[in-house]
Amino acid sequence: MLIAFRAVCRLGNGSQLLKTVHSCQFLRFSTTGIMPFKHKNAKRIEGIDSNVWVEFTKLAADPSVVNLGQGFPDISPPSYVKEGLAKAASVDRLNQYTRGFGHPPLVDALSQVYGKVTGRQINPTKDILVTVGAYGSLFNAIQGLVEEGDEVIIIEPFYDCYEPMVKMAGATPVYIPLRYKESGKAFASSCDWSLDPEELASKFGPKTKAIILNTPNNPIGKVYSKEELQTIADLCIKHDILCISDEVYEWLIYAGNKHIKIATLPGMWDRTITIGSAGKTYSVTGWKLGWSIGPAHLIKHLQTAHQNSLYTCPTPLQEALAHALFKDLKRMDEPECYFSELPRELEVKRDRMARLLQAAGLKPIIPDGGYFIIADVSGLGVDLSDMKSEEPYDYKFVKWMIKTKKLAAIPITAFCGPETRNQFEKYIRFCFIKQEETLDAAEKILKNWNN
Ligand code: IK2
Repeated sequence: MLIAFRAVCRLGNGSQLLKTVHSCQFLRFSTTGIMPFKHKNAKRIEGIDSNVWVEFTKLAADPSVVNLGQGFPDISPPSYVKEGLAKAASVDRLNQYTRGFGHPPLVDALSQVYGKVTGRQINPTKDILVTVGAYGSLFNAIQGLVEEGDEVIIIEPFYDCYEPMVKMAGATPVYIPLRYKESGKAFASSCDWSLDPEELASKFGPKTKAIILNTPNNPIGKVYSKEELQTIADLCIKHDILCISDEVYEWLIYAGNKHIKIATLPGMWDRTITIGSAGKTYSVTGWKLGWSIGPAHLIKHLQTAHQNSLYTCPTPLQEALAHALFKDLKRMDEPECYFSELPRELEVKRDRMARLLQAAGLKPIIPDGGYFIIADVSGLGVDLSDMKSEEPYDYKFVKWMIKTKKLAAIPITAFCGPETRNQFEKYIRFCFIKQEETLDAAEKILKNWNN
C-alpha cells in the first residue's frame, strides 16, 4: 500500500492524490492508474458484520458514562490469581509455547475439578481442550463438528456469537424462544421463562446436528432445572443430536438453585461438549482463557480446528489458572472457596440492583444465576419515535439512555433471531458484577430519572 502510494506521488499532483488516498480506504496501483480495491468479503462472513459489543463498548467508553453494559467485573479478581500470573511470568520457561491442546498443569487441574463435579474420570489430554476464551471453544466446537447444510437449534435469547458462528460453518440456525409466563409474584424471576416442550420437539428434524444450551443463561439468568435438561437430553438422544453446553457462569448460582451439567444426565456425556471460561470463573475476563470438556471422540475434532487456527494459548496465563484451580479444588466444599464466595457477594449486588430498577419504574426479572439482570423498560413510556433509525426499541432506548442519562446497558434483541425481536425489544440488560461505588453512581442516575 505504502509503496503504491509513493509511486503514485512520483507521478504528479501529490496533494490531490493524498486526498484520494484519504477518501478511498484501499488503493491498487496498476499500469492504467489508481483503482479502488474491489475484492469482496468471503461469503461465509456475509451479513454478520454488525456486533453488539463493538457498537456498545464504543458508546459506553466515555468516562462520564456509568457502564453496566458489557459483562466484565470492576471488582478485584482474587489476589492469588493475580499473584500467580506475576509468578508464572517470572519463570523463563513459562514465557514460551506450551502444549497446543492445553498446558499440562492446567489440563490436570481441569480434569480434577471437573472429575469431582461430574463424578467421572476425565482424561486430561483426550477429554479437554484449552482455548482462547469460551469464544474459542464455541468456535472450535462449531467448526469441528457442524457441517455445511446442517441445522443447529439455538434457544432465544442466546449469547450473540452462536448465530454468526453457526452461519460461518455454513449451517442454519433454528431458533426457539424461552417463553415468559407471569407468576403474579412481586418480582418476576428468570424461572418464569421456559421452553415449550412440544415446540422444542418440533425443531428437531433430519438436518439437526446440534443444540446449543446456555445455563445459567446470558442474558436472562435462567438456571435450567433437571427436568428441563432431561427434556432436552431425551430429544438429543432420540434424534442422535450433539449438545454444545455453554456453562461459563456455572459457579454463579444464587440461593435455592442448583447448576446441573447436562453432560451428567444418562446418555449425554458421549454427545456433549461442556464449555467453561477462566474470565467468568475468576473475574478476569481479560485473560481470555476457556476450555471444552467432553468425550475424546468429539474433543479430537475441536483439537483439529484449534491446531489449525490458533494452535496454542498463552502459557503464563494457563500456569496461573492451573494454580488457582488447584487452590480452590482443595477447599471446594469450604465457604472461602472462590466458587461459592463470589456468588454470595454477587447475590447482594443482584438484590440491590433489582430494588433500584423496580423503584425507578423498570420491571426487573430476578436472575437465578450469572451476573446480568434484565428489565422491562416499557413502563417508563419513553417516546423515541423521533429517533429515525430502523432499529428495535431496545437499541434506541439504550442509545438514548447512554446519551441523556449517562448509564449504559445492552439491548436484548442483540440476543435474538429475526423472528422474535418484537417479543424482546422492551427489555434491556444490566451487568451487576460491579464495585459498590459503580452501583452507587447507577443508583444516583436511576433515583433522579425524572429530573
Ligand atoms: N458464553 C457466554 C454465555 C458469555 O456470556 C460469554 C462472555 N460474555 O461476556 C460479554 C457479555 O455478555 O457482556 C462467553 C461465552 C465468552 O466468554 P469468554 O470471554 O471466556 O470468551
